[in-house]
Amino acid sequence: METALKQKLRQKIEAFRPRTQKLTKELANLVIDKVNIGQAIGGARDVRCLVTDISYLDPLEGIRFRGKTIPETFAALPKVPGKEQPFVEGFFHFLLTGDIPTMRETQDVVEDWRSRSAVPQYVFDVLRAMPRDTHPMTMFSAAVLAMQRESLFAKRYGEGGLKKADMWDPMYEDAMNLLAKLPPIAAAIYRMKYKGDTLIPADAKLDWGGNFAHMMGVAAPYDEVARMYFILHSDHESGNVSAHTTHLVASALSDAYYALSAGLNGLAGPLHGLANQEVLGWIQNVMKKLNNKLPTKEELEKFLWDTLNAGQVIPGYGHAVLRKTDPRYVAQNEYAKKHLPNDPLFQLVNMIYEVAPGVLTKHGKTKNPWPNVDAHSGVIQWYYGVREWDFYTVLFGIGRAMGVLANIVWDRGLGYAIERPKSVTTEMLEKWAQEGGRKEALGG
Ligand code: HAX
Repeated sequence: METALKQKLRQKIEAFRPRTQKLTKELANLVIDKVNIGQAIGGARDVRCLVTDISYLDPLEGIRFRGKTIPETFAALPKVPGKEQPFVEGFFHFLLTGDIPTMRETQDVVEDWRSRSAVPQYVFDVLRAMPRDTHPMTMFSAAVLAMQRESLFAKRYGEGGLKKADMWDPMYEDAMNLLAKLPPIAAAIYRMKYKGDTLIPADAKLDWGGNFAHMMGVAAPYDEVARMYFILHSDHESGNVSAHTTHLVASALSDAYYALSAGLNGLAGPLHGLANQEVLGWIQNVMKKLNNKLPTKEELEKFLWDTLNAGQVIPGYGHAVLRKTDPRYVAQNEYAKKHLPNDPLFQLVNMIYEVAPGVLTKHGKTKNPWPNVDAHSGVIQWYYGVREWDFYTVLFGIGRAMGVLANIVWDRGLGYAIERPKSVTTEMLEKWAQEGGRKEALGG
């Protein structure tokens, strides 16, 4: 029997299709952007060529999930009984459908994910076969990829007869199966790598976030941190490396396992998700050089300049789209103010916030001197005892999986095409530059 969530999604997809069909059939030639040489060479920055309705990133306001700001989202979602944070399961219902779920609808997802959460033994065997100094992101991505044989999408496609209009269905099943398994896999990687391979079995009474904290072996209120963290890191519209990669790979009708594993590989880069690990490393380095004392503002300013003068970036600062402090940073800062106000690393993070934007502005390169999500996240993990900072991007990856998987389900629902932008040669660019711009591109 189809779950209520799947039925709702089916209705939503069917109701939405005419809008996409009208745009692609009748209005396809309407120009919504132009591309210049800087954008072609410079990472397609700001080029409007992706469509998603799951989240939107305004440069000054930050992310909105399905039209809601972060505080509005947290306020609206059903809370875990006795806790301050919402159910992550309810948030996923919201991302996928655009509707804030009732408690009943939320519980349905809790039970659905629980029923899908058993991880095949061969995944642990694959992970155990890897050298113990393998980066946890490599292990996480490999575990997801290893499970590709479970893909219902690949199976149905391979059997033949899977119609384009039905493709979202097995994609949804794969997404749900994957999401249910990510927390036990991530916690197993953590326990294998850093806790002598002592895995903690799931507790069937707990929700997704609570169970993750339990399987990590970290006491409350880490469950609350997990819930908050997964929601905050879930989605950041479609152009970021992890979201775009997942979408791109899935556009070839590769299944969710292939696509998510690829997206995680992008998240593992230091300019993207790995920045949260880099931030902690940078902060620890500052503290170490000062024998674990907090720096003065002058000392901190010097550390920041030393980093920039060595040709490195200040991790956790700057953004490709945002032009103000990331509201995901603000949400974590508010949590920390309430729960760990006297923590020295938290104080240092606040001090960096006072000094770094001025230094970066003086340095004059970055378009955005303000902090992004990664400037804060590691410090909260550290406080609760998760101090193995090379694990932090895995936490990001669990959250990000919700956004990218919701997106590829909708991609198939709306029949988005295989992605294939056009490339040109440097010689062409030089020639067009000499001609004063490409005539065709300018409509000449
Ligand atoms: N420190 C030093 N220099 C920086 C900088 C920073 N934090 N942020 C940007 N710059 C530099 C860029 O390296 C670039 O220099 P070059 O011209 O020499 O190449 C210049 O400023 C212009 O860059 P930009 O247009 O402002 O930024 P981009 O869109 O090119 O890059 C990045 C955006 C997030 C990659 C960039 O700001 C950065 O490297 N930040 C540090 C790493 C980081 O925090 N990454 C996480 C971002 C959020 C995220 O995706 N999380 O997963």
